[in-house]
Amino acid sequence: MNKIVQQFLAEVDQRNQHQPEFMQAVTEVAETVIPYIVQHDIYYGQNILMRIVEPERVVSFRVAWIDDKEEIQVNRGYRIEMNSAIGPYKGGLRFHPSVNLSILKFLAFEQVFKNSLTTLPMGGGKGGSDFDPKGKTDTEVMRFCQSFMTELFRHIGPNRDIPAGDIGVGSREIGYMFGQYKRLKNEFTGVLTGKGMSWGGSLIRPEATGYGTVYFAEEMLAHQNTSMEGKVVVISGSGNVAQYAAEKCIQIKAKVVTLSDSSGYVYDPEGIDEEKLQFVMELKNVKRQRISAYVEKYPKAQFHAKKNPWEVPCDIALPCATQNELHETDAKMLVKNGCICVCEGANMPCTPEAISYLQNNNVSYAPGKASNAGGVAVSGLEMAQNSLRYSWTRSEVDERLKAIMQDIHKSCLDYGKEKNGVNYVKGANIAGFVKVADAMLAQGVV
Ligand code: NDP
Ligand code: 2IT
Repeated sequence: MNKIVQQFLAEVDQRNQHQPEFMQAVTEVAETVIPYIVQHDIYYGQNILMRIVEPERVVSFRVAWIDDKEEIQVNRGYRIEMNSAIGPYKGGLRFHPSVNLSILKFLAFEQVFKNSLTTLPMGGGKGGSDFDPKGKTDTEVMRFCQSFMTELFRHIGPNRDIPAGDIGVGSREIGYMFGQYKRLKNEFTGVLTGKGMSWGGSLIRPEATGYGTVYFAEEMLAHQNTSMEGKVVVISGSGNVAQYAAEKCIQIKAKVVTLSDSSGYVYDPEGIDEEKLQFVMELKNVKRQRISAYVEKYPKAQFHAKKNPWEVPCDIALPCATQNELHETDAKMLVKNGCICVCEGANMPCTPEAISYLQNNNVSYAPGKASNAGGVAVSGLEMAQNSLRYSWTRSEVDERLKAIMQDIHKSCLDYGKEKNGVNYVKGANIAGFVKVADAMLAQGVV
């Protein structure tokens, strides 16, 4: 078996050189899905995984724009249209200086499995730019978004490819891009998700990824006959996902003690309550400042510069910032401190070595493609509401989100139950694969 996996990976590597993040994501899937393919005649011999790792289409384009000093800036834009077997391409846009083909291909690849797990009819895609919104004025961000959409618009559409937010792309950026798309096409359609409430957005979409991650963690804990109540939770990041993961934890009476950004983390031993979280939301979403300002307002908290929060003792860890932010040394620290559950809000935040260590030390571990699928799931619900030209209430959307997260957890159990516990990686990969592979087989060699 190992030999088949190695041969497969060598061939993919040959075709995708210098794409470490993409190979990392493919390796995890190959190791769990190839043994399943070999045991199932309908998939074996169809080269199905090789077809899934090859994007259907990759678009790369120049984004030129003029900054406030009237200087001409040039960025690179991308859209990876990975797989449309079960629906139109769907996935976020990331604006961050680190964005490159490898990172977007890993994200697009994971999105295919994630979207399949949601049970909604969405294929997988991802895009973005190496543009850094940090330190830019609103008008600079607007000019960039307009230039970006002036090229992207010809590749997307409400039945073709429906982008959304991700790192560096929130409601402000979605608004500017939607305005430009509408102007270019002269059509008001649900081409983007994460829209504002007065122009086609869905209630609960801003909260969905963070809430969904916590709903998934609740399922993991219930499976171990315990709950989130009273548990100490360490969260990384302080953006969209981290904020609403924290909010849901607070609502269900878990104690959140950290948040972070790329400059370091804050540790509040008394716990971050609703009022403190409101301060963080204002700080991050309106003032767009650094998390260190938290300790100026709440002096009993500590700021640890250039460190991540995994050294803080906790029961539950929710990595909600970025890929490869939790390493093996961090996993060892978490285990040593008694952590029982690591549930990913971000995409691929744990390194492969960290995952192995957690799994081998009886920590219940869920990969982002299962546990953070609530964001894209509610994007799917936003698309459904746009098609209906109708809006569901907050509680209707929240209930659907919760049901979807419970369903994903059940799929992970169906395909990932092992003698000594649940392998959520295996469960998510196989469950996500089966639906996409069946659709691809039915649609022929395309
Ligand atoms: P935001 O831009 O709102 O927040 C990102 C947060 O992560 C910020 O606190 C940011 O700090 C931190 N961060 C980003 N890059 C790094 C880095 N290289 N090192 C350390 N910290 C970093 O993004 P989101 O909250 O939307 O996304 C967070 C994660 O969740 C990503 O992995 C994303 O792919 C994933 N995700 C998002 C979904 C969504 O609906 N938004 C859905 C599913 C997954 P700083 O401000 O200093 O950069
Ligand atoms: O990684 C993700 O799932 C997202 N950034 C959300 C994608 C979406 O289309 O809502």
